[in-house]
Amino acid sequence: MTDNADDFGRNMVANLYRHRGTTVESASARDAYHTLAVTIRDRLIERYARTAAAHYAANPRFVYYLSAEYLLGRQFEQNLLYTDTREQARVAASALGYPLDDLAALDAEPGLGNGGLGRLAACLLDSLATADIPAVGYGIRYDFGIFTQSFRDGAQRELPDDWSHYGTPWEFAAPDDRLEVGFYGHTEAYNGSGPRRRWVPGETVLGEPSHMLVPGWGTETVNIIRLWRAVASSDSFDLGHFSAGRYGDAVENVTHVENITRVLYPDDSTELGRELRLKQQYFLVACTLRDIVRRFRLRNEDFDHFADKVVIQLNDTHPVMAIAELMRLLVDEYALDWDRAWGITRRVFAYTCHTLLPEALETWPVSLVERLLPRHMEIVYLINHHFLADVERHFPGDHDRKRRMSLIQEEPERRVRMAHLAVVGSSAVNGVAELHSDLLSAETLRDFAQLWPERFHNVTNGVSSRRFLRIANPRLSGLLTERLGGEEWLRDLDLLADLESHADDRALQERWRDIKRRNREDLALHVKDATGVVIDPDAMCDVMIKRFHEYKRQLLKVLHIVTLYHRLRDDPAADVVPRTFVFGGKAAPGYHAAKRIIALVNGVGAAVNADPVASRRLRVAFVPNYNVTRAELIIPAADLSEQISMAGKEASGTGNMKLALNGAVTVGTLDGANIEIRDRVGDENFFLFGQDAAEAARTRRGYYDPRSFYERDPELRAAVDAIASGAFSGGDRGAFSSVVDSILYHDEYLVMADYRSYVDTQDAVDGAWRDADRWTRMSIMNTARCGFFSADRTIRDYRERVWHVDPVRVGPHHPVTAPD
Ligand code: KOT
Repeated sequence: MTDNADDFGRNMVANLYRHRGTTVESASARDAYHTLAVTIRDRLIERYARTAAAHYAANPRFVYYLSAEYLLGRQFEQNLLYTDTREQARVAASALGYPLDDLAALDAEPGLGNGGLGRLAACLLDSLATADIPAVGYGIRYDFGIFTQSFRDGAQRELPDDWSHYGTPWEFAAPDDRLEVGFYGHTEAYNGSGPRRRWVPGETVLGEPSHMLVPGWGTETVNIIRLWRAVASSDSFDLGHFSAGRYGDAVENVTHVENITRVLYPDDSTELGRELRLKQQYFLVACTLRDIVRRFRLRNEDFDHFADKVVIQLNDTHPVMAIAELMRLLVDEYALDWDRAWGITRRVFAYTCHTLLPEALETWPVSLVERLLPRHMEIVYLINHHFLADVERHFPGDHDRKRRMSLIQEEPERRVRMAHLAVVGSSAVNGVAELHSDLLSAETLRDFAQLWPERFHNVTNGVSSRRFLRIANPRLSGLLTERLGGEEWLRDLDLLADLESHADDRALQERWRDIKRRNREDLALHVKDATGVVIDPDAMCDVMIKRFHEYKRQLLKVLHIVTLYHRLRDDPAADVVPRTFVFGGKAAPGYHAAKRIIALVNGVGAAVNADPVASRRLRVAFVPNYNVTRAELIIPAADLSEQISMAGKEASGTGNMKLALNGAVTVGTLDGANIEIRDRVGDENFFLFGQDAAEAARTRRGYYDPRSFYERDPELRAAVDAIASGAFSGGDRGAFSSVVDSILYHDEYLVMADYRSYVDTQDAVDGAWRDADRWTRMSIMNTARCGFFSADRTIRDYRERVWHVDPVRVGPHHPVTAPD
């Protein structure tokens, strides 16, 4: 497709007529946005057609990425960049009477994930396409994504996120590809012996796919992400009820079916909620495997080749029922014998674990699985039977080991252990940072790592340089492109290392500082708009952006802020560097402890911002509704990156990588990928504090008295007392008593033990900041030395260690005639 501004403009006007049914004169902003998006999309669709044709011709091995979550972020800017049409789009937008940026702001972010796990999935898909790897991402098209967060009296309120309310130009529905998914019912014997059985579901629903395009950067490849939505068949609507005026009853069935994909991860604190979540998971798995088998059979016949053509990456345990489902398809529907089916299944799957928290390791009550998925329960039992026999062969008589490793937990109730099923059914298992992978092998999955050491790998996470540098931080990207002599660094992030030798260059330092300052000014505008808080663009921008969770220790950050507040209150001339504390993050709606911490951040912020003395140096800004779009705004402005989880708890972290790449210096523990960041940037460019994972584990195992830290440390005592006294809750002493009690008497995440080390390290941060040249040098070194954390490198690691797939190049002119 040719692409000068005239062609683009003509194409756009034609799209305006065809897609919006309106005219240039009367086009609304949304008409203009949608039309522009469709015009950009036309460029991608043509590439996608060529990609599909090239893949069909090559019949290659595909990576199928299965994830219950994707946090794609806005598509508009990215697609402009990837099609190189920004200038044409600017001209075309203004011909319709709108500034391009106003239209870009109408792009909705599909919030189909909670946090790191979902964003990682999006970064990996981007890098897969960029590396020309044939791949499809499969997921769920939730009607409502992650809730919209607002604050009332400082407390989190959740509002539904109707992300596709106005429709989305990036999505193509494929109603002709609908398929049926069963639930409940019973199983029956086939005539003949063997494990083959027939499942007779008690309920069937339709799964309808839609897809979005996933273009690679600087390549012709456009892969897709396929998202499934539950739809009721048209006879689900009860006309009898309707005619009798019982309108609610009339749609009851429709609602029941379509609720399966209504919301991202329903609250799982009730039995009903849990059942819906398992239904979601199986719905994803059933639709996806049918689709994968269909795609395989387009070009192949014999299932013996299945594992050569298919690798299925399981993004944590949410899609792990896929292992039982593939066995069901192969054994029951395609009549393969058990051993052959198992050999194929085991070769096909690979599993990524994203956590170390025991409470995050998913298990499902056997009673529920039996009822919802009776055939799968039988299959899990059979897999377990063969597996435990294998364990017995390796460790004869070791009953305790078998109890520990079984796919079924017996006490206190019988439950299916999804992580065990994942390991048993996969040929590769990986953690997401070196420490995490080590701890998985040494602790969480130790028995399995002893039995099958060759299955265990590390693949350290990475992030998209295109989104988090090029798009989010155009100023810094411009400087990098200028200094590195072109945009090649966007496909080879190791090239950033060339900056290192210029870290002391005066001119570079000046530019660097100026860019940071201007990014802080942009952030200040948004913060003023979103929160009313006025921030000083010259103050250090100290950023903590991540989900609220006790292990991430936002509370430690709060204690630090209160400590600085007290120092200034006690001595207005105290030597405290001006700082803006920027927070962003949501708490799970049912996670009360995390929600109290959110309210406390807001309470402390209100007090600090209103204090005539403290507010001259310190401001607290809690940006509501943190999401990918907000991340792209905050990260470029950050000077200091808070990565302060209790060591041994954060699997990897990816915000830490995005911030370091944007020149923020990390203050952090030896946890997750922080360790690898510090190894690369050097300890002189990283502020380390606190206990390491081994020390923290020892502290927790031994006699730990958090109150003793409070008693011995006057600054800590003053901070805790202030919270307890109601200083941040309008005098209400009870408001944060649960927070205070949790750290004084339990302190599961060692906030008290690490407080002094943290505050002293923050004093060293102040010292470094005062020396602007030293700070700028540290900042440059962080960017220069973090090329490793590109998701392109992560994809190379998966290719070499796990997938063994080859790229397929898509030529510029494939013999497919694209519509003009
Ligand atoms: C959620 C439920 C069960 C198991 C794991 C999770 C999970 C883990 N959700 N997000 N994560 C994060 O994943 C990121 C990507 O690997 C990591 O960087 C981060 O440390 C995890 O907390």
